[in-house]
Amino acid sequence: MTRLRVDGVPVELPAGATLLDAVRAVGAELPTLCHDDRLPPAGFCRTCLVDADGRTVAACVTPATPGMTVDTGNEHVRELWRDAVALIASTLPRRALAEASPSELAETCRLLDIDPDTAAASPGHEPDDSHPYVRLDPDLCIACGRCVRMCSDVQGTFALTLTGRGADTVAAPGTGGPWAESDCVSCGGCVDTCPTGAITQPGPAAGLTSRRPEPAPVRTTCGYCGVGCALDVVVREGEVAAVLPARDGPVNRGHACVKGRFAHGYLTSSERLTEPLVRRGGVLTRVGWDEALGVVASGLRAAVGQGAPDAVAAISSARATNEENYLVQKFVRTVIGTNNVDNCSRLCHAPSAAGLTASFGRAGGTDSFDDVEQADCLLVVGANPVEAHPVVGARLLQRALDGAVLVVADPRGVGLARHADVHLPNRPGTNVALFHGLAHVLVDEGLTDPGFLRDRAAGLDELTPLLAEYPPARVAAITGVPARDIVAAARYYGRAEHPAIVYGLGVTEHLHGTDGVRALANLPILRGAVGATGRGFGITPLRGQNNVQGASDMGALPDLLPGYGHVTDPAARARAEAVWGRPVPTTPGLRIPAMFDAARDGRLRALWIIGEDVCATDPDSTRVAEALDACPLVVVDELFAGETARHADVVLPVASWLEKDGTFVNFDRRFQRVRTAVGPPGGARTDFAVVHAVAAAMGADLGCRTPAAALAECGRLAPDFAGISHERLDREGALHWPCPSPDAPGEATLYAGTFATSDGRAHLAAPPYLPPGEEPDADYPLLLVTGRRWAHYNSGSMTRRGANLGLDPQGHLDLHPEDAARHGVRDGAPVVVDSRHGQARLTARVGGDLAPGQVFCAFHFPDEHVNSLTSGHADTATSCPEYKVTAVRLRPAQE
Ligand SMILES: Nc1nc2c(c(=O)[nH]1)N[C@H]1C(S)=C(S)[C@@H](COP(=O)(O)OP(=O)(O)OC[C@H]3O[C@@H](n4cnc5c(=O)[nH]c(N)nc54)[C@H](O)[C@@H]3O)O[C@H]1N2
Ligand SMILES: Nc1nc2c(c(=O)[nH]1)N[C@H]1C(S)=C(S)[C@@H](COP(=O)(O)OP(=O)(O)OC[C@H]3O[C@@H](n4cnc5c(=O)[nH]c(N)nc54)[C@H](O)[C@@H]3O)O[C@H]1N2
Ligand code: SF4
Ligand code: SF4
Ligand code: FES
Ligand SMILES: [Mo]
Repeated sequence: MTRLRVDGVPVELPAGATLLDAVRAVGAELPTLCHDDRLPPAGFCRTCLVDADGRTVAACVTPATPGMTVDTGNEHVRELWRDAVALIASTLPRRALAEASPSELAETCRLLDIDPDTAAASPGHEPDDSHPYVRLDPDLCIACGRCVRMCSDVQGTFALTLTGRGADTVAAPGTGGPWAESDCVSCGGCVDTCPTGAITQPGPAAGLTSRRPEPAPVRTTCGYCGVGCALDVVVREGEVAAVLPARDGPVNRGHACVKGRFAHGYLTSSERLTEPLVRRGGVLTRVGWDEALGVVASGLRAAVGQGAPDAVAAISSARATNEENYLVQKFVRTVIGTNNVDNCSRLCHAPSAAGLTASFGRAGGTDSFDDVEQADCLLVVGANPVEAHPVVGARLLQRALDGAVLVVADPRGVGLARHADVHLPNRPGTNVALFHGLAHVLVDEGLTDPGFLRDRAAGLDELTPLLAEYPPARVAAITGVPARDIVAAARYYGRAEHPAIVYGLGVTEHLHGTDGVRALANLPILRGAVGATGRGFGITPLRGQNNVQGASDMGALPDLLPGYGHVTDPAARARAEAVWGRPVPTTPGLRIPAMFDAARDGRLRALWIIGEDVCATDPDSTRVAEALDACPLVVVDELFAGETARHADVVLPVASWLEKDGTFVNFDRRFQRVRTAVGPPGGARTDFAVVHAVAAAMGADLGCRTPAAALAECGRLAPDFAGISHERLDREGALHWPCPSPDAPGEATLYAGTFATSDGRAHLAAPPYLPPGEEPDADYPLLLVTGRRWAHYNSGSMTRRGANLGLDPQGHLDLHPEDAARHGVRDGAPVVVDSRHGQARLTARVGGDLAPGQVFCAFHFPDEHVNSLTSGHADTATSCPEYKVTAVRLRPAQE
């Protein structure tokens, strides 16, 4: 602790604090034009001057030392501020200090009584209006460097630079041309830090930053990906004016990405559904809510009457809140009387839930991201966080730039792989062999932790002989990764003091996805780098959707109740029955793919799909559409009439994340609040209200009238969430589960002392490597990998309706130059891709850092039919589709 005095007031500060921290600790303010708390101090602008023991110093870069006396109040210091700030302002045109300007500079000048006419320079540069979300007005630039440093030191994109000389130095895209053609990924970091208005968001948000948003914003949690960024929504005249990154956001710490920050144009799209639709004479027709609810209720009753409760199923939404998911599964189990409820975790991280539960006892990641970020070796496997979890990707990149070793296992050389110390581009579908190869080296070179293996693990005796079959040379032959790189990666992981693993769908979306998770989980067990040993940070899946962790936590799963009690476990059922006052069905229900099978063969007679565009995003989509067409009642809760709605009998218009109240659980098990910023359009209702209304139409009362009451009820039957409530989250911000009581802090790092398995040990697994479901052959010679792009989100229903579409207007097929030449395909030309299951039309992009024989595309444009290509192969343990491996062929389209 450092003790010093500021303006006569004693302060105590932690080691490493600066004089700026000291000044702020007493509540005083300084001009700090080149400083942002999110950045390391730079000391460029010389406006933050204070008297320290009689010397004039820049507070932001001067360490606080014991016994110092700091003075900010005297007229001499104020005069220095005025001079420094006025000198900076004098280089700008008059409008920089316009009366209404909300900029930090204009506000500072007002506070210091600097005459607005001080800014009198004549304009000299053209503004850059090329980008939808970022406008550059170089005449207002003071060359403080904050934007450049946000882009490099926080975002890691390095898109900006300072150009020009002397007083004419201004910020500009590093590529020299217009902003829209630069490397910018629209995170908004530069917009949020710019103190003068030189970089702003065009439109009603102009000049708004997270420093002091006006009017007071609504704090919520992002409804796109699972990172769980805390966002501040500024609402003006009933509409969202801006979405700003919350500086005190526990995960994002004042950062965000193009989706959470900017992609809210969908809210006011003219295509938003505002009234219920019911199919009449083959046509979806607008009706009132009472009529639509009547059709749903009578259809559900008929399905139960003709086929018993198991003829009904629901797909709940990982986009929706915990409370909505809780209510959906409660409705399905207690009003219909079946366990046929599932969510898109099935398509995504079901293998993680199954694999991590088998290895360690619980379905989530083992550690908090805050811990992962302390690691000295990052093993990033089958994940592209730079595009799919940008705020996590940015933090991982900064960690690597700060010196942590980075090992990336991904067939493609994109994203973090570009910065890796070792990149392992294994052939898609060969993970199990690769992970056993790494484990082989750990064992072979004595890089395991014998004490941990003896005291806290099980399964070594079965694993050891299996690993003997995976020497680097053999693994190299299977995976295509050079043996020396396998050895190098294993040594890095094996020798690090705090190795961490984060992984994504490149591990799970395979025929043997659960085996992949288990083989990967062997590594931290062998190293003793899991279980709060202080020697590492375990293994964390980068769960995808904003609330896919929560949808599963809430029991929107066919075999698990809220809090992961199994439906076949009498004790778990009894806990739920005591709260619900209704029997819980005893047999596990249908998983999503089995729901479609049952519909096709006539066993499923009603399917309620809440926020999942199954005809666009589930695999082998032609067969999915057949299933929906065969099902007598298909009800869809949606924001937009997408592919699935076209096959629906009833479409119910619902609210999105900015329009409702509740909670989400992010990828590292944090509950955070979601709050209503604006009302839903027209007659749209929340999924929460819709589930209540359907239950009421069937003569049932689900109780828990408010989202807060629903979460409280869930806590009564799920001990892991018993300590979490809206009221507590409103006070504390975020809480990790497990959190068993209102005074428990929430467990960020799991398994101190014991694992949650039946014997308290971490379980090594010994699955053999088995080949993927499809392999390229003479007819279909290319291996298609599907995944994500930064500007769009899944079905694209929200990101295609707004300016993100301009950033990435169509789907591309990335391919190697050799394959382009072999198949007669030119860069930018339309191509037809065929698989054994269907056909897609995309635009060729030669590049993308793939091996010859492999091609890559995303699935964000349903019109292009990418998911008609993907097969029905699915993880043998959990039915997660094999989206990452499809054999395809390619030809140029007729132009
Ligand atoms: N911008 C954007 N962000 C998103 C989404 C989005 O649609 N757009 N969707 C969200 C959702 S739902 C999810 S689940 C997450 C997904 O996030 P990620 O898991 O990061 O996403 P993907 O791009 O599907 O796949 C990750 C990587 O796996 C690699 N891969 C494929 N096969 C293999 C293999 O056999 N072995 C290895 N080691 N790697 C392989 C691919 O090359 C790809 O780079 O993203 C979320 N965030
Ligand atoms: N080829 C290929 N296909 C894939 C994948 C892949 O890697 N490759 N990944 C798979 C993965 S991991 C996932 S998670 C799925 C995602 O697939 P989906 O879940 O289908 O995709 P989303 O676009 O996220 O959302 C589905 C729908 O929910 C609606 N929606 C948004 N918010 C709400 C809400 O609050 N309530 C309701 N009722 N609706 C809402 C949106 O308009 C959208 O139409 O895609 C899978 N499909
Ligand atoms: S928006 Fe983000 S990526 Fe783009 S220039 Fe600004 S800081 Fe860099
Ligand atoms: S990183 Fe994920 S949670 Fe954060 S703003 Fe982007 S989409 Fe939202
Ligand atoms: S804020 Fe301290 S020198 Fe600029
Ligand atoms: Mo996902």
